[in-house]
Amino acid sequence: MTPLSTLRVPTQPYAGQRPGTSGLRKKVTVFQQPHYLENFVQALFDILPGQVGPIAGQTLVLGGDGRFHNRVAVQTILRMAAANGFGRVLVGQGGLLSTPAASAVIRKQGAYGGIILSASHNPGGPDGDFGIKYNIANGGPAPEKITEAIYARTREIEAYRTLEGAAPIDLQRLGTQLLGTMTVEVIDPVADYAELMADLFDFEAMRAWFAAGHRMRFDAMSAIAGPYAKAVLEGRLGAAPGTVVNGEPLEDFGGHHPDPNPAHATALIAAMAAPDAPDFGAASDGDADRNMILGRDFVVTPSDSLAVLAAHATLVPGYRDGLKGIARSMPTSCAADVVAQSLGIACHETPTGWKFFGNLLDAGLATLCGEESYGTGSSHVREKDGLWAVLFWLNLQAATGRSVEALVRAHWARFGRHYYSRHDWEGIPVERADALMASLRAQLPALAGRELQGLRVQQADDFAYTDPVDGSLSRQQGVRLLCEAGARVVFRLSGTGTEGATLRVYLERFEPDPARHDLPPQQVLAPLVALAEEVAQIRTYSGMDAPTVIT
Ligand code: G16
Repeated sequence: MTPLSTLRVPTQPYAGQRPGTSGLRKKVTVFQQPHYLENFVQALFDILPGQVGPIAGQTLVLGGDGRFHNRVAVQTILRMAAANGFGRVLVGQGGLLSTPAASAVIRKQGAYGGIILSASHNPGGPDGDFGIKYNIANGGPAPEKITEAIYARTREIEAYRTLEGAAPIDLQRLGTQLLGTMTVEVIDPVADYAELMADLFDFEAMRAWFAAGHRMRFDAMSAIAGPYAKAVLEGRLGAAPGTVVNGEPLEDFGGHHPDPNPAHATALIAAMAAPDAPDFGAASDGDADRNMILGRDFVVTPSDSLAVLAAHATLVPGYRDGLKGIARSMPTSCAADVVAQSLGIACHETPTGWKFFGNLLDAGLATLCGEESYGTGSSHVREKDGLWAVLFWLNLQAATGRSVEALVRAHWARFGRHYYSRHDWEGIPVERADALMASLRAQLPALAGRELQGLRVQQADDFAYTDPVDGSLSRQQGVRLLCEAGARVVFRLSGTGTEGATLRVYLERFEPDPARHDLPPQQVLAPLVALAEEVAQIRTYSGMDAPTVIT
């Protein structure tokens, strides 16, 4: 075996990717180019000693969501980890680990860090997307100073280390194998995670809920949540076999878009609207960090979900002592803020992206976190966690005896309803999307105080965030038009797409009057949609007539 390879790296992994993304996400075909993945991985291993500390002899966690190219990438990374001096790699059986489970394993095993292979909710398969990201010892995505250092290093790197000719590791065989002098431990991908869930939730009450005849449908969308949901829901909680549907992880997610939202989880929404619908419906995404919650013929918005969980947290054993604070991404509705206020705790407003929650959780400033993009989580790991959110809702139903719909309606009656929707305009040519945002930013000084579409704009700005823990400043995180009576429109460009640019328009309107809690959200939000169009000229810039996805 040759421990050092000095092959030149011909590609620039981050080329074309918007800054701020916590990892590298590209088409599979891009990742299949010679030395492309190696460039990123060696850049990572090169900068870690300076950013974090020596890697010699350290333990790394490795696994992915099982999408096409996962196994090939796992073997490549194992050889490189060995050649770069890691002492041990814990890899999920079959190369699998959901994103929240990887975070749980990193924390529980006290690992140096971990590499997660996933393009999250993006489609998979030979023509789909692939991704890689690095998580630090707290179990959370690497902060920007690390991702920026990786990026800088990928541009100058000329060689990488690998164990050339090493035989592949048998990823199915649990237990220890040697790669050079490095130990590879193939671990059960579910065990540590399932134990953590049992510590947090009242499994006995949830078992009783199922035993009383309640039914549930969990759509794993042919992605990595399947094995976790089966082990916990059907295995430990006694849910009927078949509760978990699409539970086998497939390399191409069965050709579907594994994103749990009203646009892509249509089969689940239909099943929950059928006459024989079960009591509780849920779905999660490609790497199992997102969640969607449904009652019978009733879809819960992620912003409401965070608020309901926060309001009832003390009913769950893991949160019985109360919350230290709540954190939500800026475009997420203000429903959680109202709960935080009533609890007398802080609600932190961060830029979009889970990585911004890490410092707040580490510093004990927040316990629950959430994003409007179907991400919810807590201090138990440092990623959002799909199955955790589902179990939280299950625990609440078991503890209160109330249905999902009853819980949400009671919440609105007490705190008011935050009507909410997100309109995505996908595949806009990048220059045009940039021009749209530039035009919006240029208009900001003139917008405050104006009345548009019958709504007075009270504040117009470009969201900036100063991290309360490390003082770092993140600018240009979304253009906000804050209107009277808790109405607002937010514009930002996605950082995670792999084709063209995606404009996200977030719409929110507060309604305190319970007599007005049953209106169609798009109707309530129509004036804000018109306001957004008037100010941003989306149709003109995008050349499209309507958003491609509405959630
Ligand atoms: C989208 C969502 C964000 C989320 C991010 C990463 O980002 O809007 O809220 O944090 O995906 O999600 P995941 O970890 O599931 O890939 P963007 O920049 O496309 O809006």
